[in-house]
Amino acid sequence: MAGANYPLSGTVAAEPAPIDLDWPATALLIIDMQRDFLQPGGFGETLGNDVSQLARAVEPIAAVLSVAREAGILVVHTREGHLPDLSDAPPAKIERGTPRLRIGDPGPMGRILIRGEPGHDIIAELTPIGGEIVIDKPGKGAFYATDLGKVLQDRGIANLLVCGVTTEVCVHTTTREANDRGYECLVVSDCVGSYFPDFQRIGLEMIKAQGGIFGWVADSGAVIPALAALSTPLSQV
Ligand code: C5J
Repeated sequence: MAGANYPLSGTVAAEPAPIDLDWPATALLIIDMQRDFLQPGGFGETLGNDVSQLARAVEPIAAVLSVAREAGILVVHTREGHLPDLSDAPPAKIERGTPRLRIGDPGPMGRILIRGEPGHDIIAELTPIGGEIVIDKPGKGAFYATDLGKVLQDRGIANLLVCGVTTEVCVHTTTREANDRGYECLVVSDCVGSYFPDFQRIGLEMIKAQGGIFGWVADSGAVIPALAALSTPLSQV
């Protein structure tokens, strides 16, 4: 890479301020775009949510993912879910609330939020391809009880483009965890989704408030051209 005449960094018009990203040190992190959260009959719906609210994030994520693949930056997908014997699911998580079906119960897409079940799969539009990393996580944060930190450290990643669901739960928790670990996080506003429009709006406000207390926010219309300017894939640089 040394001495290459390629633009290995780009500036994204973000809030609260533009951010310079060094592409070899940047990963796209796509959080929990699973059938269990986005489709009827899964964990999200059984909690009483209108899962159609998340659909609007799919197309923008697919567009960012496509450009990220062309650019050759690291792509990491996460999936929230538990072992079939529920040994990694705290009783407090299983027993909370009054869902129609609880974690581990049989549902129309298999057992709710259990690894290996159809509902645990990433939706077809965003299926990981070879070379992309999939992190299975038992919690809301992607760093908790996973090797995500090591994966990123081993690859020299310092910046994260964060997409996925839900804005105020797993996206927020992971962005906060990443921020505390020293990562610069850019949350892509139209590539994250919430069941609650107010939480979507306020969740994004919270990230970029106070000078960017957890990170930056920009939409895919700002991220894509910056990433696409990396016209030579990193693998060929
Ligand atoms: C939730 C998530 N909402 N991926 N998980 O339970 O945000």
